[in-house]
Amino acid sequence: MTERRLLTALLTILNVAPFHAEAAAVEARESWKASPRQVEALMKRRPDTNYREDKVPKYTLPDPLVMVDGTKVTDARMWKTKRRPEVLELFRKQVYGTAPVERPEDMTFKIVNVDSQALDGRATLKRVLVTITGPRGQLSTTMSIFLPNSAKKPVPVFLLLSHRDPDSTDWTRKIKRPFWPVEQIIARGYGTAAIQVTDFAPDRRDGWQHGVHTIFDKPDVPAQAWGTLAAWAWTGSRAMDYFETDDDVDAAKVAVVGQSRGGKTALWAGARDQRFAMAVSNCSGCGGAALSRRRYGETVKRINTNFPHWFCDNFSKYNDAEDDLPVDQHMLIALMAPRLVYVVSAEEDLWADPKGEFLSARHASKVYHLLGLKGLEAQNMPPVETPIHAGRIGHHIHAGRHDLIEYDWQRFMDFADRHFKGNDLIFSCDFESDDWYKKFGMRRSPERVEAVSSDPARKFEPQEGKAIRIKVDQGGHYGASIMYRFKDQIGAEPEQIYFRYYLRFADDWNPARGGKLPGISGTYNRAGWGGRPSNGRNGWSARGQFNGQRNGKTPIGYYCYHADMRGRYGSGWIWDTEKRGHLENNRWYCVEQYVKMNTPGNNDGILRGWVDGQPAFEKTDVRMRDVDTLKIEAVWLNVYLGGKWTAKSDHHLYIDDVAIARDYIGPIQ
Ligand code: GTR
Repeated sequence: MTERRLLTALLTILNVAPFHAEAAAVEARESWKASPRQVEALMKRRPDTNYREDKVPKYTLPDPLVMVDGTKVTDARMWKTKRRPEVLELFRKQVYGTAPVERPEDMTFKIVNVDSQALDGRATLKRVLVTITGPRGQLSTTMSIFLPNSAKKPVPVFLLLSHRDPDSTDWTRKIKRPFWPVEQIIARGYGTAAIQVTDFAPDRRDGWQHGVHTIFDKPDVPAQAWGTLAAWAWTGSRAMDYFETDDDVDAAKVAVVGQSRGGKTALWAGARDQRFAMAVSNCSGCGGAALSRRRYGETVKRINTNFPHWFCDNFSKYNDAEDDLPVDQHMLIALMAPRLVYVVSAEEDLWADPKGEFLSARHASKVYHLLGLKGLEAQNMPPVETPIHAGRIGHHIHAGRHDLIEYDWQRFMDFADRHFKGNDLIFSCDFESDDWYKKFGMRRSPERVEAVSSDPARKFEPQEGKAIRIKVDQGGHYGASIMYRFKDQIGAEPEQIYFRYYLRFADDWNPARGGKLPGISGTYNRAGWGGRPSNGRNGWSARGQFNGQRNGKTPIGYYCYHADMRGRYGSGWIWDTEKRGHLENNRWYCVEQYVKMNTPGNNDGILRGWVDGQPAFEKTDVRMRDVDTLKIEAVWLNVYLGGKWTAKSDHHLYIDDVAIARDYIGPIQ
């Protein structure tokens, strides 16, 4: 057991979810504040720049969930299909500029050097020559990739977009800088790559007359043509093109990292290219993570004056006119949703506005919430060196100045451990092994349940390998009742849990009325099922249910025994968001549930549901219990036709890829 697992197990036993423990730790100590002495000194040195919190003007941020025409964004689908593209286009046109091409047609990757014994045998080094050819010329750069020899391939990779001198990313490792601590990254089982973005676009005021600009741009540069940061972000996407061809790299788990101007770039790279699973903004400040409207430290006017080549020309329209921007930088972070983002500030880096960076991450969280996920949940800024990692937006403030240091890298890897390596997974079962039932603590394979890899008579097609087939006999009710009991398996019962399974109704599935599906429970064999009503002290359950079949579709939902129920039977709550809860036969669906127990006596228990990663249900006022001895006892893979009615014919369904976790799981990528 690793230290972190041990801690998590301990916290579970104490019934403190790690998220709450973390939040409590963050709120308990005093929030970070700019040192008054530093503020005074800076105000003297740069009287034209504001470093005082009380001089931050009043501002109203644009709402990431309101379209330009005023329409409210009410669900995940609308975010993805309407608002996200709109926000992306606003950033293209008004801030970073539009790249004239995406993946160039003429691009080659040549592995010029492989050293399988790099770092004293601990890593494999690959040097990849990336060459692009456009209508007006050719450019190339050589990317360095280190992959841990001990890790299972493919491995997740941290891609550093480096704008610093080549010594900062020395692939011979004679020069070692904290900016790219390859040895430490390899030691933790991650791969890492560095690409010199200035090879494709030099960091110069006349930069648009060089590099990729000369190759692809038309000579008359429009106001929304790409600036240097956009050209760098585009370079990152070319590295991603390569990763997709390398079997040793897990291209679905690539984090794009940058420091300062590189951090602005990493955020834009992640926003525009959804292949990046995570974007890391280290001290990115103005034009990166910091809110422009706060006009604290570096401002839009200042950055456009000092670095006119970084953004598109339109951005200078907002010099001293930040309130006219149709976006602010929280919306840049929101473009990462539901993927991972990490925002780092430095204690002394007031030029980059640490508070503005924190607020940006917080306001971006609204979009994560719409998707049923946590973003950055802390209310107040944390103290220095107090990372926040529970949600999908990570954050910390490092001690000292504006830089990318080893402390930062270690925290990125902590965050990736937590979110890349299985979402704090407690249990998973893909039913591939013949004794899968032992994983659930059963001695024999249950009746009517069979692991199958083919079943053509019922039009079965596997997800991958085997699944279990559950049968309900003609004239019967009963399909399966497989329990994963937390106390038996991990020694403690949680207060909240995510449960995912894949469900496929077979060709013969045509229930006349309702019945039960897998779900989450705490019946303690006393109450909360089968006409044994809950009274808040005896038991509860939130099983899945189906509700007959109409036009070939089976509505699914929750069937819940709770303390506010009336009569002997539970409440049926059908999932209905945009009909996502209506399932067809002969198709796999990813069904996910989340239960959070209420505080005893209060109506604040939560039930959520997703189908294929889309939020399909939410109820936040459930009272499952009045006593804290009732908890989440089990995940209950229950299949039952009825109630009272019995099956008119044989019915089958399939279940696969069950997972139980402390964090949101999501469909298999
Ligand atoms: C500064 C610039 C910042 C920041 C930094 C850097 O001069 O004002 O926006 O990006 O450079 O890249 O280190």
